[in-house]
Amino acid sequence: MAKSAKTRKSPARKKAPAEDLDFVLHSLQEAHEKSPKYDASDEEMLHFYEQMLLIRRFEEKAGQLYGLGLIGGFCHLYIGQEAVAIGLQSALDNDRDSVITGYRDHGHMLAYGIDPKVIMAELTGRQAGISKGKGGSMHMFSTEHKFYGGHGIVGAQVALGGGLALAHQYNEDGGLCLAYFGDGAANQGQVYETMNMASLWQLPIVFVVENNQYAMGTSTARSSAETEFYRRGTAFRIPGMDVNGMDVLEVRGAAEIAFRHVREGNGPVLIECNTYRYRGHSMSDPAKYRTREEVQDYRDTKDPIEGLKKVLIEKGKSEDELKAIDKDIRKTVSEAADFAENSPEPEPGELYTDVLVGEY
Ligand SMILES: Cc1ncc(C[n+]2csc(CCOP(=O)(O)OP(=O)(O)O)c2C)c(N)n1
Ligand SMILES: [Mg+2]
Repeated sequence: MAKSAKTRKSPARKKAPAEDLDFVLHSLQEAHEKSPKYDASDEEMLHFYEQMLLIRRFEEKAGQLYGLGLIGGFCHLYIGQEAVAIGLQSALDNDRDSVITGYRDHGHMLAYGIDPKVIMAELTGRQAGISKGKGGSMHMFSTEHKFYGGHGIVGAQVALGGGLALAHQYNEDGGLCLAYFGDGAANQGQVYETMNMASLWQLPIVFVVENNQYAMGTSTARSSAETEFYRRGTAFRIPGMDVNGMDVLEVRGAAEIAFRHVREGNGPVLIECNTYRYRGHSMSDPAKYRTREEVQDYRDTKDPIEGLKKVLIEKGKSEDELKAIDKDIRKTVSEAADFAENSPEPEPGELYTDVLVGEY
């Protein structure tokens, strides 16, 4: 039988003097500002580079396959935002922690190191896909990896993430839930209902706003009274962190601080990763709501992959070595596309599996 809220072992918020709570509200941001970048080893840095580049090349290929009609339905690309998923997910404990996100989810799946073939097969609706070809771009899922989607209803994943965090606490498994959502989703009511309960029950959850500056065609300035999203947890006494989401070392540095805080039983943290999507909202977006110059400026001056490339070169990697990595990744992605194209579609009988079918 489920435990009632009263008998749950976890403590309700520990009573502390107001000054202490105010200190906690700002202390994570202060710690982050003091030492914003993760001190990565050369090996880790190269790994982050390879993972971000894999997402970039994979997404470019997905865009092409969409153009060829091989991907049906919606398809939202993650190009520009690579540092967010890699910086955060590289800090997870994959044996315990869970992740949930919206529909812009290919990068989060690739960040687990899952074979790109399985993800491309899902995009193209093939049996070999991670959701047996029945989820497509927006509904990737892997219970094996504790990745709970892939959700098309804006903001809904946040409340579900609250549930995942409650399960971590209830089962005392030591895990935390990483719940991603967009700047647009941040204006949904259920986000704040979840924040309230998560803070009240001190649930192990890290809320992440991937602020890519737009919700479909609407800029944050046009949609949001408070565009500094990391402040949005303050009313619920959830500490916020303002993070440069175009710098993988900064994102990872913030993850270290936030995850430690949550794992120590202090309740939720809200991280805002400031980032940018280079492509339209989805493949059918002509992106008339912003200028070409704006996009170009991000590509030229803030690109997460180019930024890390510079650091790697300073550390002694040669252009040739990095080119060879790119070549290998392009090959992996091409093979994933070939695999997907040549894989069979699900059997019609699959229509009746993995769904709730009642008998009437
Ligand atoms: C409840 C709900 N309302 C509206 C939509 C339509 N919709 C799909 S994506 C989107 C914009 C969300 O933007 P954001 O949260 O910033 O995420 P991003 O696409 O930028 O990653 C909207 C309004 C939806 N899918 N669900
Ligand atoms: Mg957005």
